[in-house]
Amino acid sequence: MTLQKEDYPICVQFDFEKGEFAPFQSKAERRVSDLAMMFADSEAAAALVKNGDPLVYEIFYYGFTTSVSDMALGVTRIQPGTIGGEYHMTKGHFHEAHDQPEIYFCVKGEGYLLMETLEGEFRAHQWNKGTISHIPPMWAHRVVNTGSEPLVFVASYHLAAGHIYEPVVEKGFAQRVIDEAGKPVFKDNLQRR
Ligand code: M6P
Ligand code: ZN
Repeated sequence: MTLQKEDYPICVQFDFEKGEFAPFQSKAERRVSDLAMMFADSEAAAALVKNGDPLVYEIFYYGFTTSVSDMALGVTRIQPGTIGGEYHMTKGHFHEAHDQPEIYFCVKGEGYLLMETLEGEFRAHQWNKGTISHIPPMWAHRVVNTGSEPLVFVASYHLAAGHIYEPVVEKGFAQRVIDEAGKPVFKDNLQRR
């Protein structure tokens, strides 16, 4: 096989202090206004949007695309905080392709990985620095930062996986993670239709 330019090995450098790597190909920011529909207390979210629309999390991406493969790297850094008592969390998504899993590796902070199937099977992994989770195909996944520091995790997946947000926007996850006197408590999601 004749190697193309993109078929040579490359590496990036992760900074454990900052919780980001360089170089990255693209970066996305999600603010309260991008996530308001995910939180139970829409008034608390609206008030925050008016008051500077704070950053909730950032994602740094690198697609290691070669002529025959599509491995991707994502690093997500979730700021600490709550919205109406509910801890900061990622939007959460299903993969479009039904045979695509993902690895999440918590490298900083503490929280939970929530996972749920379309049929309503629900699982949560408690995370601290060093936890590595395998998300099987067909499980939606969302990460919640319950700590007082940023939570950072590394994700590895194939670009062919694709992202689907609609079912999560529509129904949310079965459980919400709420701050009660500084401790995370799981509560049934009462907004479920
Ligand atoms: C990880 C990966 C990305 C994802 C990101 C944020 O880095 O799973 O594919 O985009 O987390 O999650 P979300 O897309 O749900 O906001
Ligand atoms: Zn995913």
